[in-house]
Amino acid sequence: MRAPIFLLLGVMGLGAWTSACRIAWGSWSSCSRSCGGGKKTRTCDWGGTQSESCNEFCYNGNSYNGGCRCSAWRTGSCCEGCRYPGIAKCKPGKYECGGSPDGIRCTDCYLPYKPAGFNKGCVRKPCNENNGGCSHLCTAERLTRCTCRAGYQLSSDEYSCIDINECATHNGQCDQICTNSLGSYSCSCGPGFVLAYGSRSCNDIDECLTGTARCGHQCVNTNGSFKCTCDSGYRLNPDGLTCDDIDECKIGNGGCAHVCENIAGSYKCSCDTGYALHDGAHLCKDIDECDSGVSACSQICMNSNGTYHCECEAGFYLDNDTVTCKNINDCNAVVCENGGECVDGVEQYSCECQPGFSGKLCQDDVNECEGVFKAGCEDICVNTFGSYLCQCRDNVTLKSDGFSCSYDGEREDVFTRYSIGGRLLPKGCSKVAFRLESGTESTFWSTSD
Ligand SMILES: [Ca+2]
Ligand SMILES: [Ca+2]
Ligand SMILES: [Ca+2]
Ligand SMILES: [Ca+2]
Repeated sequence: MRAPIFLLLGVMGLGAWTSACRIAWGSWSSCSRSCGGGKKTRTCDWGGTQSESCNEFCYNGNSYNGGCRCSAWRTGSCCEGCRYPGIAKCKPGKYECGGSPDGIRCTDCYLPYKPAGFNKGCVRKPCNENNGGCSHLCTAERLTRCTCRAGYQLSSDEYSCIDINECATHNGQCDQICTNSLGSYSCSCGPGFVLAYGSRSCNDIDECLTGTARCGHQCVNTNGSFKCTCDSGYRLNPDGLTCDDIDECKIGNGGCAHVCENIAGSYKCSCDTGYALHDGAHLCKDIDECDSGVSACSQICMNSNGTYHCECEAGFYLDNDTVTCKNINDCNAVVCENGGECVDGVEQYSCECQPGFSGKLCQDDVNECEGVFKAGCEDICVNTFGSYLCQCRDNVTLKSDGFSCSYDGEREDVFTRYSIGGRLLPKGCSKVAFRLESGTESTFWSTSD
């Protein structure tokens, strides 16, 4: 439309201005725009002006229609610039326009892609080219794609491989400690455990068996550890291993009533002198020295707490040895008369009188002449103080035996027969017992004479 009008006007103008321009037209000015449609002018010598369109074209094959209509990748008033309309997998700014016909291409694609040329965007690298851009493995079956070695998974970038954190899922099936590593992971166990066959579960270490535990006394294995215990009478030290004896005596004297003696692993009670342990070996009970036979008391033993003492029966006194009772000499204040001898008894005494005397103190004369035997005198018996004597009534001379008289027809009297002195005749006895001294024994004889 515009061109015919322009042409018509030009012809008309030319004709009109030709007639009006008396001398000549000046030369055309340069075009106001180098592309995309400009104006050029020229002036007549008398001042008239004439203008025309010029440079009505666009670059890079784009058409001009009253202005430049640029392709998608071209920009600028003349489509001279390159514009990025977006190419998949293309790095920012890495593109250029050109080619024939004009197009746009990416000059640097993201892995695993490569530039495919003008108007073709980015395409996957083949596996035989730089491993297809894959970090690990490239497979080319129906489609080229990257895969990863075990323990890795493909990143969202489609080529790089990132480690799988196996520990994030069920702790990697580890019993205790899961440690992730590049391409793998491992299980481990805490102190006191050892990794079992299969490398996942943890087994307790029996420190008592392996000798790791250095218990002073007993070792008790526990899950994941061990503990030491001590024999009775010992306590575990703060080190948890060694045992020290408990000094039981430090607390309440060990419960001992009297003396507590600490010994290794135990203690023992003992008692003060005169006491003995009883009932669980803690209490002290008085020793009954009298009952147990410890005492040497000759007579009476008196027990008391912790001790004892001896006493004596009436008539005895305790000797300086504190055990022996001695007879009190009842003869001390006694004087037996007439040559008698005091014989000490228990709480009593007796006087052993000389022949012819009697009475408690031998103070009395014995009347030997009493009784039928008249002291053995054949005829007359004369009592004297302390003795007696025989006489004969007709004053016949007493025989030399002191008893018989010189009658005719001498007879044997009982005293001569038994060869004893006949001075101790009891009164009124028809049968008489004689005590005969024969050594230390006494023998009793009787006679019916
Ligand atoms: Ca891993
Ligand atoms: Ca253990
Ligand atoms: Ca002890
Ligand atoms: Ca006692």
